[in-house]
Amino acid sequence: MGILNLTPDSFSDGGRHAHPAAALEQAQRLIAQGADILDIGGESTRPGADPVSAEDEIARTLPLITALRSISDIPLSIDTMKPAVARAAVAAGASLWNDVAALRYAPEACDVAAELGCQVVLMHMQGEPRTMQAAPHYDDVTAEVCDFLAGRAQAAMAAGVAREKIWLDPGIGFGKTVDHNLALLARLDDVVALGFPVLLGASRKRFIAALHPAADAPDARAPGSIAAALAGAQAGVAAVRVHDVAETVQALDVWGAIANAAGAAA
Ligand code: HH2
Repeated sequence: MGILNLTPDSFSDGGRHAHPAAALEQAQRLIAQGADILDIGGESTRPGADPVSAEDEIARTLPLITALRSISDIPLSIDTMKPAVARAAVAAGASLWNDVAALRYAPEACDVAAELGCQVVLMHMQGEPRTMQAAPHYDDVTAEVCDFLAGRAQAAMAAGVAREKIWLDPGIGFGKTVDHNLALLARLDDVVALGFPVLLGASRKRFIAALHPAADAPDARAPGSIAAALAGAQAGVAAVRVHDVAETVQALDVWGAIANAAGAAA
């Protein structure tokens, strides 16, 4: 899943694709590099980010969804917490609602997801974007994230979302310390064992710089991001959400070939 943020303030690519022509060019580049899904976002969820209105999010994202829909049939994902934005994106041709709030942002979110009939990513977050990194706390981060995700999947299904439309995401960096992120990355197979496709989003996140201070600039974090993506592949995640598509596809191709050869030799 290639990331395309149409925001002025995203932590790694903010402001770079604000012009519609630049956004379309970047989308085509990610497709050529091997992305299987594009995740389009109009609101930054980085710690401390300011909220954006649904109207602004729609104005930022819809032109690209519409333009892409006329030139490519690649599945498009809308990265939003707001039902109104998901509704507009699905009407324009998006097929996946990527919700970092796991359908908790608005009371009608589960019903809207059921009505739209699209796929939906339910992501774990402790707290809310503005304050989530203030003092994250867990007794057992993996168990608590798994309990939360199983509960949100149940809530979505109770509202009428089909089981096969649901994806889960442990929410790396969302209300988590470096140690919490590492514990989750080490136990991704517990999330996979919940029985839904899992999306992993570790790309260019801050914990990489904490482990390797020379990677302070987000666009210097591709190698660390790939290490996390491979940990995800090893655990059986269904997709990785990444900025560096070409590099990640190459790493996954080689990792996959080695995994196949190991299977054939066994
Ligand atoms: N991370 C970000 C945004 N959306 N969605 C899912 N499902 N999983 C994630 O880990 C995830 C996500 C944050 O990264 P980014 O989009 O690069 O930055 P920003 O939120 O500042 O736009």
